[in-house]
Amino acid sequence: DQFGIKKSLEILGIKAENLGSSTGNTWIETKEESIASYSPADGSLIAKVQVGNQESYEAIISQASIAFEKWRSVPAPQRGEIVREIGNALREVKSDLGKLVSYEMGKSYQEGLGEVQEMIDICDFAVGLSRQLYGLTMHSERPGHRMYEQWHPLGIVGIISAFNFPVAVWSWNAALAWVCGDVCLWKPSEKAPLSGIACQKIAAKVFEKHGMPEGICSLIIGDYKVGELMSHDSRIPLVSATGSTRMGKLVGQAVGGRLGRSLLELGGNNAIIITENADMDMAIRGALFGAVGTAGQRCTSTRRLIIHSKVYEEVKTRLANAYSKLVIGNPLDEKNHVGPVIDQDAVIMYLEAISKVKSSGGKAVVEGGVLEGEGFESGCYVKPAIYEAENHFEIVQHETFAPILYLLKYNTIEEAIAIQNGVPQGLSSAIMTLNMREAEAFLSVAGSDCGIANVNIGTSGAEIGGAFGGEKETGGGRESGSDAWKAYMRRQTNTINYSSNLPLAQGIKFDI
Ligand code: UN1
Repeated sequence: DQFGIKKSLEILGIKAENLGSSTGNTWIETKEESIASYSPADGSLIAKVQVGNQESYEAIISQASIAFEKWRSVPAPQRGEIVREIGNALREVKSDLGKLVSYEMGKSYQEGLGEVQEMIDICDFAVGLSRQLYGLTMHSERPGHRMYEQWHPLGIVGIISAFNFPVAVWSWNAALAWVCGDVCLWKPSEKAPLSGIACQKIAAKVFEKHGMPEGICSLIIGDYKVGELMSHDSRIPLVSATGSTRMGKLVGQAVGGRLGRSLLELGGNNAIIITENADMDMAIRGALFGAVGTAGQRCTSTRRLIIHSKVYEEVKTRLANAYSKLVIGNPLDEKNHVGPVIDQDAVIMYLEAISKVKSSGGKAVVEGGVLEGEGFESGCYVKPAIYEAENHFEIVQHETFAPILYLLKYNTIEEAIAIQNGVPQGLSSAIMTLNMREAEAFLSVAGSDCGIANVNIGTSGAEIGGAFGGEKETGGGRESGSDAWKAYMRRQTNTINYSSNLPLAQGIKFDI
């Protein structure tokens, strides 16, 4: 245990066998079978978690409904104070939680720490928000009347999160939902359940310390079946789901079918346009981090480079050179740049994508492959790969959650933008240019159609202060900063008559 995993697990309260349904500090036994969480870093079993079932789900929902009645009446700034303390509790265990995330999910330790920092940051953001949550006032057309709007909490917010950001995405939703007065039920990815359990313990302790009832933060471990319970349940007014477009369509349809609300943050197919006017060092750096960071498993990972024909060969050569220096290995070892993908299924998808791009006519610039031998026993380590391709290839139109980068060529900026927009997804996009006309064209109404559009920054690494999400098959939801909090509340318009008349709107006469 050269990286001190055992000690971190102990500090985080993770045992060999864990229960997976909780209303806070109370854990519910279900006698269902357990999910075993294996590390993609070294293939070893970390711990087991019992899955939730219909009964534990019902117990959680009924406790959450009771808790909501109490929590919604706690003044928002006091709710913010509790979220502030959750942020502080995360500060205390930042290195342990970062390590667990890295070990269970496979991202580098530094990225694991970065993910926990995003959680701390969103808590700070939510604390400030807890004294805002502003509504507008407006002028009534009637004398002696006042009009304004206020925002009220929704109730139980269901959070379904993915393995790649196993803890941060929960916090983006939960920290906001809590200051808004909602209670949360979280279904973390069944591929990273221990990271979820660790967070649940941290938050539940803070709520308990403040004498808050069980049910404000709930957790249930399970697969799509638990997700189905949540999306069909009209007691959950909002389901926020992060993951594949396939999953998002199922959730969106089920929630839409009952006219509930969903907040969807789904697949991306993110591109960087590298123009002939790019700062080439920045372009290569941005592309490299975007494509190989988190082993290509961010929603915001760079999947396509759209390169001006004049600089195409230069980009290709420099990238191939940079890729040859990448060190692949155990993510906890800070000398490595790239860790494993999440599991063997991900390796299969990676290999399938490579064979598809080749059979469509793609050419390898940096050939992929699965690594074998010492240090790679888990079978989850793959080589970051680059292929020359065309945007219309079926596989290029598709999000493959792996470190595969496609190179595409263009001649005019209009063409580059058309290629960038010519995919079903619309999450993140970027242009590398020092030319103001190109940059502005990219950001204009006729430019990028994505939720995120960057200039001289790659596609990944969005800050929590902005609204995060995208268009088209990415699902349209916005999480995290800006006014994303509005999704977690219901708006109420109030008109108050303080005159002694009752003038009817639009001047209508109605004598009695
Ligand atoms: C995700 O992959 O689901 O922008 C989130 C980024 C991170 C978040 C990614 N801040 O890369």
